[in-house]
Amino acid sequence: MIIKSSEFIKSAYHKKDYPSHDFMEIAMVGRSNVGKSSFINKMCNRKSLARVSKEQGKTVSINFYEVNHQFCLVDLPGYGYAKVSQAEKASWGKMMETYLGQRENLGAVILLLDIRHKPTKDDMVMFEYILSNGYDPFVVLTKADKLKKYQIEESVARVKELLDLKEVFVFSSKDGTGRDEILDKIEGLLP
Ligand SMILES: Nc1nc2c(ncn2[C@@H]2O[C@H](COP(=O)(O)OP(=O)(O)OP(=O)(O)O)[C@@H](O)[C@H]2O)c(=O)[nH]1
Ligand SMILES: [Mg+2]
Repeated sequence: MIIKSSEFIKSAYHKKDYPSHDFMEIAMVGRSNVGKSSFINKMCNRKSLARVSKEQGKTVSINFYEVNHQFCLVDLPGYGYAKVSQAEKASWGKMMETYLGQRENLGAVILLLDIRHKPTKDDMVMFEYILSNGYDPFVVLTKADKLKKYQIEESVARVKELLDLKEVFVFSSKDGTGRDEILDKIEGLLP
């Protein structure tokens, strides 16, 4: 699949603010700082379509990006960020639950994991939560540019075993590793 166009549609905190369209949505979930926004930028070949930051907790709302006038990539705020209050955690939980649990347009979920680290308890909980909502998440290991080839292979094997998966994608938003493969995967999911 070739990405010909991509545009930001809107940000939303509440269900009433989700865009009304018929596009299938594909959502990015993962820890804060794992590279969800960077993933969207690289997939769309855009430098700053989605906002990226070294600081955790950059994305705080649900952001919708229309791609090729055909489908929508959805950037979600990350979890596992220590410096947030209980109240913020609760509102994050509610926002995620409403989107992942109630959004009719949601057709697929991508779970992003940092290739350098063992999946955390939060990652496992999120994986199970996505499954329990009836989605079969596909896993993308980000920041592959930071590891050597043999380390990448070790990480892939570890994640496959831990999450009982046949397939995981290796990705780098820095050098584009995995982009074409993931685009093919996405294309196969579209109606
Ligand atoms: N080397 C390298 N750095 C990356 C990669 N992906 C993201 N980063 C860096 O990681 C940091 C976080 O990236 P973001 O895309 O903002 O992460 P996020 O998951 O959207 O974070 P939140 O919005 O806080 O949930 C930034 O400094 C990025 O430049 C990658 O593939 N390779
Ligand atoms: Mg982000």
